[in-house]
Order: sequence, then C-alpha cells, then structure tokens
Amino acid sequence: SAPPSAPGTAGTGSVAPVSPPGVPPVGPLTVSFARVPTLEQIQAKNPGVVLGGRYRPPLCEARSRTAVIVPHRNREGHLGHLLYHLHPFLQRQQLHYGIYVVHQVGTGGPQRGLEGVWGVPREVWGHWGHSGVTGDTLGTLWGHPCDSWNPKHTSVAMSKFGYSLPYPQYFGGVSALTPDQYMKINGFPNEYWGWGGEDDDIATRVRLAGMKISRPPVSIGHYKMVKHKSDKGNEENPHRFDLLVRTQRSWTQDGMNSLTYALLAKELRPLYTNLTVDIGRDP
Ligand code: BGN
Repeated sequence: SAPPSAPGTAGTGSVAPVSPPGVPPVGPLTVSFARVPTLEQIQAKNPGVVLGGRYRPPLCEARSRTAVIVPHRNREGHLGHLLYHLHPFLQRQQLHYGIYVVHQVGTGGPQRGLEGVWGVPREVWGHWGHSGVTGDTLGTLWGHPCDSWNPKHTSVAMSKFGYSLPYPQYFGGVSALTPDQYMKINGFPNEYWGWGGEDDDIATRVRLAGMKISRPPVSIGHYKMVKHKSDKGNEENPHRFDLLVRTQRSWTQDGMNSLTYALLAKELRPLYTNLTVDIGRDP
C-alpha cells in the first residue's frame, strides 16, 4: 500500500534538478585508490571546509543540514580516500554539512560491526539534528530528495555487487534518514556484534514503522568500494539469523531507547569531527 503522504512533500511524481543551480555537472568520476591522498592535500583542495569538517554553501541557505556519519575502525587509508572524494561531492550539491567520524573502542571480546550499528551518537544530534548518513563506502550522496517521507538507501550500485542490488531488500552500505525517520524506527539495533544482518534488521524496521525504502537511480547511486580483507574482530555473526527472526518482537525495545555508550573523546580536526565512543562489549 502507498505510504501516507507527509505534509509539504513534493509527491512521487516530481523530479529534483539534476544538479544544483549554478553548479556545472562534472559527470562520472574516475576513482583511483592507487595512492592515499594526505590530509594536507585534501585541505588545500577544500578551502571552504572549516574546523570539524563543516561547510555551508556561501551563496545560498541550504534547505536542510546533513550530518555525514562514518563508522570507522583501523582503516586510516580508507579515510583519506573517503575525505578526498566526499568533501567536493557534498560541496557541489550545495549542502550545509559536517563529517563525523565515529571510532568505536570496545572493552574486549568481538566488537560490533563497522556498518553503523551503534547508531547515531547523541552528540551529533545535538549539533545537527537533521538527516544522517552512515556507511563506510565511497560514493555520491543523493541530494535534494523529492521523497522526504521515506528513508533513503543510496548505495544501490556498488562495485562489489557488479553495480546492482544484491537482493531487493538490501539496505547495506550507505543510507540517509531524517531524525524523525530515525526515531520512528527506534534507531538501529544494538544486539548485532560482528559482521552481517544489522542492515537487514534496519530494513525490517523501516517496513514495520510503516515506511518504504526510497532509492536514487542506479546512474546516481554509484559506489566504488576500497577493497579490503575481512576485519579481525569483525567475524561473521553466527547469531544473526536468530536475531533477524526476532526483529518484529524486539525492535521497539532494542534501539535508540536502549542505546548506551560513553563518549571518550571529541576532537575537531580540520576535515572532520572525530568522536571516540566506548560501546561496551559483546555480552
Ligand atoms: C547479506 C547480509 C547483509 C550484507 C549483505 C551483503 C545476513 C543475514 C542473513 C539472514 N545479511 O547476506 O548484512 O550486507 O549480505 O554483503 O548475513
């Protein structure tokens, strides 16, 4: 059934402009991972970015603000590639944004997956309180959404899946939600440790909360992943099948309303805000 339409939304028939006014399209990008750019090189190319990795378009007021949330652990080279491409993408879309890199430290045992399972730290809400994007994959963001009612899955064409969806309900990689949407699904689950299943849980939450997954066309949602070996401490989660069977019963109790963590550090770096959080350990 069709989702109820939210007041003030454009409706599904309208089309957002291909590129923001005054910004000439640059077309498809060639992304090479041959050399990791240094933070100094990235800073020099992005003079409009201020301390904490924030930017606002100089000639207009953005309609919303965007917090880009990057779950990160032990992949410094990847962060260089991401920042190098992401800052110019976001500026060309004339977004008012900030990039938040969230490092997790665990106190032992296998740690929670890298894919943003621990949710959006309250510190980010406090500062930005608007749409969030999570993921550890490079790609364009889908700016200026016409459909403001539904959560967005933006990484619809990833290199590791031959630039198509691996399965229709796939919600992994990069997604974008407004705070309202995030609260409607009670945030992300906290019970998944290790690799796999948490994105399927989030997709189920979206459905159970009466929303649908909204996606950009493949030509826009193109993502090239940095190749990497499976992370130590992020082995496949053997409990993920059992957890997924329980989502329908557990999602209202497990999520934003049960999230606990300690903020250990918050540093404003030139190209991003660095948050270090302790999310505890696998029970
Ligand atoms: C799926 C994983 C996702 C992962 C994609 C793509 C599970 C749950 C099995 C019931 N889901 O199989 O988490 O993003 O593959 O790699 O493992």
